[in-house]
Amino acid sequence: MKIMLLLLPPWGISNPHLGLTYVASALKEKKYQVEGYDLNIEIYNDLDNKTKDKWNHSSQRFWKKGLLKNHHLLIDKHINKLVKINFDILGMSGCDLSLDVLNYILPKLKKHKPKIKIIIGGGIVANKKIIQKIKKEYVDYIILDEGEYSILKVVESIKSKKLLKNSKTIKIDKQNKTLLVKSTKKTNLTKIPVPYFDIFPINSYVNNDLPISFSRGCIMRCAFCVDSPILSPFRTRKPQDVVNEMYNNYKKFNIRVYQVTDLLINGDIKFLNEFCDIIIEKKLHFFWGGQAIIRKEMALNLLRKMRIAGCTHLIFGVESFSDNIRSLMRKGSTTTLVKKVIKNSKVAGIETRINLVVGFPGETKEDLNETIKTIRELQPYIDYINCLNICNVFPDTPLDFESSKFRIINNKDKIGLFFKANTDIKERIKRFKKVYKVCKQQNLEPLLNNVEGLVDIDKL
Ligand code: B12
Ligand code: SF4
Repeated sequence: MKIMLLLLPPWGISNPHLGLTYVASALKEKKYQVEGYDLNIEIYNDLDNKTKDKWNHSSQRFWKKGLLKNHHLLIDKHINKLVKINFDILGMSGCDLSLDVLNYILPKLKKHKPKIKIIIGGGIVANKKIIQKIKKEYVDYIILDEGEYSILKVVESIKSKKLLKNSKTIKIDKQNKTLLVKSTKKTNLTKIPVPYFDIFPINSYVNNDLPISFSRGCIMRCAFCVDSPILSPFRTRKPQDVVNEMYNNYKKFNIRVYQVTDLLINGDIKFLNEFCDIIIEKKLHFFWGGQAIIRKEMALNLLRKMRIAGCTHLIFGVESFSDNIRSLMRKGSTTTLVKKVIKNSKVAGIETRINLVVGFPGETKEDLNETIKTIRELQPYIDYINCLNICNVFPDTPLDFESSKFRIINNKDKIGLFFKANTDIKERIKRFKKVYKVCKQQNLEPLLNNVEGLVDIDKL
């Protein structure tokens, strides 16, 4: 039984997709033959420099409409290449922006290879509305959550030709003939094999680094967050396993730099301490960084230790410098502590990046001014503003199911950017522009934002 794992565009181009390499390692451990096709990086590497630049700047509009419209010939070229490869099962991953490409290639794949079984997993199937839009007449299975356990169950069922049934660990739903598979068994991170990067062309990516995971889930439940409940419960790997993975990848691929893809790298301080201790004691030279929360344990001595162990940068989800808003957001820390941790990180020699959100329900002009004042005050200690967003209400978050608590008006625009609370979108755009201009004046122009089509950034 041969399984092909394909990554749909658009996705990051820095390094290989971690989720698929975990799925690959689960299959490989059970001795299945597994191969990969990174359609995303293949297409990216075929583009001219101008289009590559667009890709790098995360233009949602380009991805949503332009990718298929302008580059379907390139997609065809790769699909023709793919169908010449021999495999029995095709597993695909992507994000919601991949929907059009997925629907475009599905009929072509089934036309050329009518016998293959098609499985879809990852972010693209995290949203019920997107699942509805997938051309399911071509899809055999949709795996709704972590893939390590479910993929084995599905492949076993295909191999044995025994219908996959509901069990203690697998829950099945049906949409037409497509089986929606959800496992009740959360992946045990201390038992699974390390990601199998060999399925992807490591040298084709833009950065000479690899993604790595210390943990899954998050210890917080911020009011706007979609990811924390989905990836719950919070689990960590063994520190020694992570160091071994880094070391083995270094030996195999000569790579020393790691992007930690976790929702937070400091959810378990004991893990962090032990991980750093091993690296320091063994005198290993690796470089790593990722997202972190503000917590009192992030004291100067731990930050210094992290720096010595190779931590190069931390991305803090600050969102707001107003205590009132941070408390409404359920961030679990005060602005005083935020300032302290950011300053200490910088003093320890770690590059600091922050994310900000404007227009959270309940945000007053005073709250906004608090944020603006603190951006100016902390300027010497902030290296980048990674992301400045207007508050977006995602389904199934506290902002959605407790909307009346947040005084969000319950109408058809309740979800998304256009909700009405104490501010409307017009006011939020005004506030966004104000903060953006201050960031720019402070030499901290945000790298990412979510206002495409709403604000002309070049004019700010
Ligand atoms: C790290 C990360 C990135 C990194 C990727 C690093 C890498 N090399 O893999 C980067 C920075 C590149 C990235 C980019 C984007 N990301 Co991102 N990212 C994440 C994040 C925080 C963690 C993903 C991760 O590595 N998890 C750990 C691995 C092990 O888990 P996994 O990928 O989910 O895979 C598991 C399962 O999903 C499943 N699975 C996945 N694929 C498949 C396929 C099959 C066949 C099977 C059976 C199972 C399966 O099994 C895997 C193992 O258990 C998630 C947040 C989250 N909720 O997960 C968002 C997330 C995946 N990203 C998202 C988005 C939207 C994007 C962007 C499109 C954002 C943007 N607008 O710019 C871009 C993509 C384009 C670009 N500019 O690069 C969304 C996807 C939403 C959706 N519904 O599609 C998420 C969920 C965040 C969010 N809530 O909005 N991202
Ligand atoms: S800390 Fe980040 S990942 Fe955790 S709940 Fe808050 S926003 Fe979500």
